[in-house]
Amino acid sequence: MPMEQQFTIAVNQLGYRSKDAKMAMITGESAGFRLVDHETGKVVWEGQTRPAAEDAASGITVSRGDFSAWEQPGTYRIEAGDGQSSYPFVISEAVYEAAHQALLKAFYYFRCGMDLEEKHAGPWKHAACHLAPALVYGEEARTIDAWGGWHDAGDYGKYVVPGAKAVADLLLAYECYPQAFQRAVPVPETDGATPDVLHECRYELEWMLRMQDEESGGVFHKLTTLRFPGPDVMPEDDTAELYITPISATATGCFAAVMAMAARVYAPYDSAFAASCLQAAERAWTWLERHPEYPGFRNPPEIFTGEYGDEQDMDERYWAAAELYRTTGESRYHEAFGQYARQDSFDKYELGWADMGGYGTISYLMSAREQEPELAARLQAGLQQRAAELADVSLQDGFGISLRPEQYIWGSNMLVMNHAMLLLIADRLSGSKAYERWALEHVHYLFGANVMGMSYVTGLGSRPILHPHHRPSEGDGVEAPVPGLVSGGPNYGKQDDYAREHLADRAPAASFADVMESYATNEVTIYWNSPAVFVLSHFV
Ligand code: G3I
Ligand code: 9MR
Ligand code: ZN
Repeated sequence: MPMEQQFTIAVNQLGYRSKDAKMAMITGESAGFRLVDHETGKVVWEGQTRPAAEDAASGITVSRGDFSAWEQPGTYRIEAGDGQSSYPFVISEAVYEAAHQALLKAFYYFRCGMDLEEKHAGPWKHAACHLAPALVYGEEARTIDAWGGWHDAGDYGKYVVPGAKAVADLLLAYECYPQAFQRAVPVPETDGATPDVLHECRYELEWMLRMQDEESGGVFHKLTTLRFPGPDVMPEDDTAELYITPISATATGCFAAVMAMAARVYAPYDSAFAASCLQAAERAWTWLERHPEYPGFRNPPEIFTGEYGDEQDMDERYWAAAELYRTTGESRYHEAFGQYARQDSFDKYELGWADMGGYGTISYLMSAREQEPELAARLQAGLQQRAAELADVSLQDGFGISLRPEQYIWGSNMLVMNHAMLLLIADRLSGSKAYERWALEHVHYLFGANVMGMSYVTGLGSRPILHPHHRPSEGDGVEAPVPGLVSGGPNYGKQDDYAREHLADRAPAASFADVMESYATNEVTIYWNSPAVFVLSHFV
């Protein structure tokens, strides 16, 4: 059993909606379990656990207790054996609203280039940062004033590719679940007319527009200092020279895609902004056409910040073609999409920062434009098959999620939420509810039903992570970390010194430490938050 494990019965610490399936994950062999009213201490319901099973990913034996039958609102805990207990949790009609809001609010805290005022940021306020124009790496004296946007993560780099994934998830969430965004998460731009999630995304989109090369339409890969600043440096104190690195095909491809999406989503609210997004997308597409083959991005020799290297740019081009077709209806984009779709050298169902093909597939299948019937049928079948595979793995898994042991890699919580997103989208596109239940198991995992017994989101749940690798949380003098941040999660790769030293013999899903030093397990990023916003949008 992992040493840091602080529970013996894991539950979603946020709780369960009355009518949903509810499962307690009990460590070890266990016969019966009890549902206890947390206020009165009375046992309100008893059940038998399912036969205990060895869980390959977490390295423990898990007995599961199904208490779905109990629907009555209240605050409860689960008990088993003698002395085993879960954290208290609620059963209620509405459970995930505050978490949904906090996960979205996190993007405001990631903002670069403006004062985060107390009015919006509370104790996590700080002064404006990174306002100096950036030098274009490798050129004599050219600078670009690309202020704004979101910091990527616990570091202050700004990278186009992961930024595009984050915006895509949020815009998709808004397109699929507009009603989930009716409650305001006030941001400085709140005007009562435009949904706040669109204000938030626009802050990033406008930064991305500044990252497009005026001359060629290509998009610069990233904007960072040469090295990461110290682990507790506040953003406004990170004053080293900023550099913009060369254009990449991956950045240009996903830029074209996300700008085409924005052109569609913002059109009803601000047609001038929408038009400028479309024009930027078209210019990026022209660059892609002029550079059918382009070497993958590598950090220049003096730059040691995040690389987001990726040799395969066909998935980004495929996604760009899909969004441009969906937004404009022009047949040239449809043809290009079809051509990429016939290549089998890239994955068409992934939603990661490296493999973005899933966004292209989803866009094509959700589009109201005319489709090539055979192609649409093939993509739909592929998507449904992927969802079926994920549900299958979830069914076998001790904690009910779809990660195989070898998938607990750096940022495994992104895979957890990406898989849940794919399950929900598969349901949506087939008009069924076959996978919703499995998607919800992934939410339960994120908020505590995991072998660590921790909520992987700051500020949410009874035992949330407290020490994320996040420079502002370390440097701001406030005891609590910035709230609403999704940690990367277990990573069996042991890719930092802390993990190598302390987690060496841990099972994959237990390869996690809630310490600032472990950036390979406990950093936070915009693109680990964004799929979680999508998924919770379904359940609010
Ligand atoms: O794809 C392979 C997979 O095939 C293989 O089985 C597995 C085994 O380790 O590795 C997979 O690759 C991993 C890759 O992420 C997958 O996305 C690499 O090992 C792993 O090193 C790589 O980690 C990335 C990390 O940067 C290091 O480059 C993370 O995805 C990425 O999220 C992270 O991003 C950093 C930025 O560079 C800087 N800002 C913070 C951010 C989060 O830590
Ligand atoms: O703090 C950095 C974190 O934000 C990055 O995601 C991570 C991976 O590139 O690197 C961290 O910086 C570490 C560096 O790579 C190696 N020396 C220790 C740094 C942590 O303070
Ligand atoms: Zn900044």
